[in-house]
Amino acid sequence: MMPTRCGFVAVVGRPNVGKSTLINSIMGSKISIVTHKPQTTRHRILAVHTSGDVQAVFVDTPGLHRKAGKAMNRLMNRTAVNALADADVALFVSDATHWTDEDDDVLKRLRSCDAPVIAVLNKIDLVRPKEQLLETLAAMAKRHDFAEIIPVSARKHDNLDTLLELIPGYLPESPMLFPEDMRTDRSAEFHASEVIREKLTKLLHQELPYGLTVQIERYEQVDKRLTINAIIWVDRESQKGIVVGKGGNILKKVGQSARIELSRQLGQAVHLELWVKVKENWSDSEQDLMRLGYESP
Ligand SMILES: Nc1nc2c(ncn2[C@@H]2O[C@H](COP(=O)(O)OP(=O)(O)OP(=O)(O)O)[C@@H](O)[C@H]2O)c(=O)[nH]1
Ligand SMILES: [Mg+2]
Repeated sequence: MMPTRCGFVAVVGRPNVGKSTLINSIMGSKISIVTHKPQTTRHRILAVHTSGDVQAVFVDTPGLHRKAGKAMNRLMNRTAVNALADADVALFVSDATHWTDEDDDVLKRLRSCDAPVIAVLNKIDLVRPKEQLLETLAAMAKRHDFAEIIPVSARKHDNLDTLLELIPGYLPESPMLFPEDMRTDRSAEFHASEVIREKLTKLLHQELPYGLTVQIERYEQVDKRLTINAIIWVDRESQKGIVVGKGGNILKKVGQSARIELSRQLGQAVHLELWVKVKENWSDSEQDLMRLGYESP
């Protein structure tokens, strides 16, 4: 019998380059939330991809970023860096349309990483003219001694098979660490809180999404319905009214789209109730962060 292979594939990069989209696209389902705004992912989230004798454990991480003034931002950066320590191979994701100083910062971190690094040039569907991609690939090769450089479009599922075929070669012979039918280490409750946060992030403007977090208070099967009660914690009293919206319209929209998505994913009716509460400056308090489910890496 062939020995099995299993290992950790850390997916790192600056915010908004498409790390979570890449993982969802590879998995064929939504494991991690995605928005058009940077700093969407706040946690280390495992996506377990088992195929034949190979189990690749993808590790979604928060985007490494510069303006890390608050305790939560520091925790996010720490979470991403720590994922590299356990990695058998790292996927360094960048945006093929442009390179930034934050990409340089991530690359510096990768220089002290022992694992081989595969550069994933994402969003190639946006590159114009197409020939530009050749230059971008050449520039990338000069930046670091990458094990491979793979251009992809996570959104269009372009060239992901090439990437997926390479990965087993970087994983050690090992028994599988997770059951074959397991898809993620995160609970259904956690996923529900994330889906609600995704809808809030998409609907609210500017800095507001950064000051809120979602806590599930009740997650319970009642008759044929799943009942979910969640608290949206905001940083300041002044944010409360904005999140609720005029006549509750924002909260209503968020609740509706989260409920539709969750009931589709779970294949059952969902009853969702949302409350907005204030916890002054929670995102800069280590204690509040811990209480609200932001575990230290
Ligand atoms: N056109 C295009 N857009 C993409 C592609 N991949 C991701 N995006 C978009 O880029 C934005 C950010 O995607 P995410 O997957 O949330 O990025 P991320 O790197 O996980 O971001 P953080 O969690 O904030 O670090 C979203 O609007 C995605 O739809 C791609 O291949 N092509
Ligand atoms: Mg993400």
